[in-house]
Amino acid sequence: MSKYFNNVPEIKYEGKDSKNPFAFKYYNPDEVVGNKTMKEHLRFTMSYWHTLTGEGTDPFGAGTMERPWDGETDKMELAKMRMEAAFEFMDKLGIEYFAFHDRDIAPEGKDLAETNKNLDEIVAYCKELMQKHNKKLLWGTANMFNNPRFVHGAATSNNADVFAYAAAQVKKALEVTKELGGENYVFWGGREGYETLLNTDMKLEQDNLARFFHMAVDYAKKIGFTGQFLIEPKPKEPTKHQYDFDVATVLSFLKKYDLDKYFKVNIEANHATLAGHTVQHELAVARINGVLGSLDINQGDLLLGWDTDQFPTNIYDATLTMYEVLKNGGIAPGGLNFDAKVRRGSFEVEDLFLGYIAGMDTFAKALKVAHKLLESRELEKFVEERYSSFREGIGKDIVEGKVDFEALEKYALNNSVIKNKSGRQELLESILNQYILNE
Ligand code: XUL
Ligand code: CO
Repeated sequence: MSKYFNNVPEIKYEGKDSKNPFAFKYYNPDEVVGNKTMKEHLRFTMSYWHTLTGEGTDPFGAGTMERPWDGETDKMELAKMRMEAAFEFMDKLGIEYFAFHDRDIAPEGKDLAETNKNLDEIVAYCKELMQKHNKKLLWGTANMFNNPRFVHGAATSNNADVFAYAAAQVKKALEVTKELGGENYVFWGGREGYETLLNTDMKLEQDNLARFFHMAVDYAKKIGFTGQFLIEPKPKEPTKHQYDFDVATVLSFLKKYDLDKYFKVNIEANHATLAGHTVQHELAVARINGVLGSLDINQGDLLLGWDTDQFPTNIYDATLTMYEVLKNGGIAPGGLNFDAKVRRGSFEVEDLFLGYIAGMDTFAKALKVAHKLLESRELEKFVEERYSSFREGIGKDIVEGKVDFEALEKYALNNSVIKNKSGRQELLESILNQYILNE
């Protein structure tokens, strides 16, 4: 029954020739691609913050969004209305998973005790609705960046009282995530970074961050939370220099502090580009190191240098994303979370649905293209051939550890003519295009 989104029908698959804006053109949840249905491959997730609480503010102007709960002034009533709307929204789009920050779903009270009480009340309601609507929690997290107490960071604040508050907040968020059966728990270092080294003890801040993560691991063990811990890298915003800069930085941090067996990464496309990487680079670094945990799907804007969190419609990037996911053997227990928001000018509720439809269709198509490309092994075969010199002769000896500098010098002295082969980048790009255009 529709209570919040009366003007929007249930979104069904109508195929690629449909002209109905409120229908999927490519996302057909039960269609089998390889060994799984599209729904199982993609594990689409609704982000609570952008979908239910985003107001469309920007640094120059007030919120613009028109929502069915506008005008409700009682904060707990408002939280309940949004929670009901969230489940109606997921039902209409056929989305099974959602993700939230603690403060998205329930308002802060006058102190931590009242805040926790508010959260408990909403979590109980959320649990009831999850059962009724058959929905699952992909991940929970704690918002430790919005409130002014986190002005200098949370686990990396210079103020020990803030560190303690953040610990209490994550303790509660872990309990709540466990209560709702969350399959993962995310740490995005909201304000864990610095503005200037003139006032910053970077070593103490990073040591403290590691202490904080160890405490989280210990507490999860204590309460029996078995979900996957994820760190979400981002190079900047809100701080000038975020500690979890990119996947490689996170990996070396985890190794240094003996945390690597407990954490994987949640990769966000727009964060990758802010770090000067393609999203495919970040996914590949994670995959080859066995830490590809989950994805925040969205895209930035080529001409704007900040985290615009747009709905992903770039089929090229989406295809390469799904290519990495398939090479990883899938993304579960992670998923594809729409950390994406409608533009400030797209302020009607219909736009929320249209944004998700565009993103879900993009990734459905990308999945099919990536699957065909991988099945064909066209790229794989090229790469294998490109490195064939390491499967025989001197290359094989190098890989097997049979030669040292002296032996290699002897080899090089006797090998006066070195011949390289073309990398054929343009050919490979046109093969990729062919798969995208023909699928
Ligand atoms: C911020 C961002 C967050 C995290 C969760 O850039 O991506 O919403 O995904 O805290
Ligand atoms: Co994100």
